[in-house]
Amino acid sequence: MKATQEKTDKTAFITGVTGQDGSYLSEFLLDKGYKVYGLIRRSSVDTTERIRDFMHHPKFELVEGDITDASCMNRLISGIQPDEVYNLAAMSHVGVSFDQPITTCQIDAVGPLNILEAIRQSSPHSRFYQASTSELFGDTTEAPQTELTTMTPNSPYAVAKLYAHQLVGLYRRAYGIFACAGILFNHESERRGEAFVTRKITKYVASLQSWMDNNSGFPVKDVDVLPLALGNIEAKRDWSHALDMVRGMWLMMQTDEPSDYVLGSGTAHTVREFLEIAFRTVGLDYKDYVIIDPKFYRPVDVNLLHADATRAKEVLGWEPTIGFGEMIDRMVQSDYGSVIECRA
Ligand code: NAP
Ligand code: G4F
Repeated sequence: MKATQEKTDKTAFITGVTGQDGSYLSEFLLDKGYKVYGLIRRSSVDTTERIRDFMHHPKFELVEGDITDASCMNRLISGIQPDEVYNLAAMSHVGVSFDQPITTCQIDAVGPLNILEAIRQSSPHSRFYQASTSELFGDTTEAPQTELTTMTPNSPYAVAKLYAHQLVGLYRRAYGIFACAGILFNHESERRGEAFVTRKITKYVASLQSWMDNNSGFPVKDVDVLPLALGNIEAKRDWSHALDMVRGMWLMMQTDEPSDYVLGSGTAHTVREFLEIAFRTVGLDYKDYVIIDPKFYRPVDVNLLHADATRAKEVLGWEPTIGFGEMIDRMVQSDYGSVIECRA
């Protein structure tokens, strides 16, 4: 499918708009001429950091609500009558889901159900995108993973996401709703949340560069800087840049028939490899700074995620454009200047 350059007058409703993907998708759709309604949760602190550059765009409107509140979803979707609904809202941290399984279930499983019910009852013409995840594959021994690979979720997060993923197919079959799920492998960016392993590493590396900019020589762990404490660095992930992924989400919503697609780079790297490359960008060796802290281990982890995105390439014409090394460079460079207290 070819992306059209013409401006559209369509309307989109995006949940999770203050998150990494929601912010990029909003910009992508605004650029295409969409009117974008972005759902924001009430918060006692400002959560608009990622959307500041465009939140006053004439075609962007923030609406307050929470996807766990069915009546709120029904009121909003019924009132907006969006052409496209993108459900990106989630409790998205796999490790945290072991400590907060019920909250995770309410947001990641019941949340999408509330939205699908609102569409079914009040706006059945709306197309629906669900942010499914490669975590669904979990403990599978099959690799690389396609849309047909067995799903053996290995965390409360992934179990909740599997429920939502199955709902997408059900609402398609039972009610004829245009619903699709993007089974997205890990994607990162300059806007990635700081509790995910990639951003944790790039922020630390950037802080070492700041130290070197202000001092002579190299920082010494436990003397000049605190160590970087990580958990399982042997896990393999298939990392892409979030900008490529939001383009894929949109392409899925422009097809004639709704379906589910794997999106990923097709290359898997360990966290250790990510560390090696990130530290190399500032001329340092990660082994001099990293310690392993059992606190960051999960009760069970997912060892290998490796995408086979052939179907997305064939049907959608989707391919990633930003490679692993470029993504790491962009993240480290963007984190330069951010100050983290690393003096021991
Ligand atoms: P993210 O940065 O953690 O953003 C999550 C968003 O969800 C935030 O805007 C958050 O709002 C919002 N949210 C959480 N609970 C909510 C609720 N009850 N009601 C309304 N909004 C709520 O996540 P992301 O990396 O952009 O990921 C987007 C989606 O893709 C998520 O569903 C994630 O599970 C899925 N996914 C991500 C990846 C990845 O590698 N990034 C891969 C596969 C799938 P606050 O700002 O208020 O917290
Ligand atoms: O960066 P992570 O927390 O990402 P994870 O668990 O793969 O989940 C991300 O990708 C999923 C798609 O596959 C999304 F669905 C999900 O929402 C999220 O965006 O951890 C990556 C790996 C894991 O094996 C983890 O155990 O890094 C390991 N790790 C090692 N030390 C760490 C740390 N992870 C975190 N967050 N923090 C650490 O200190």
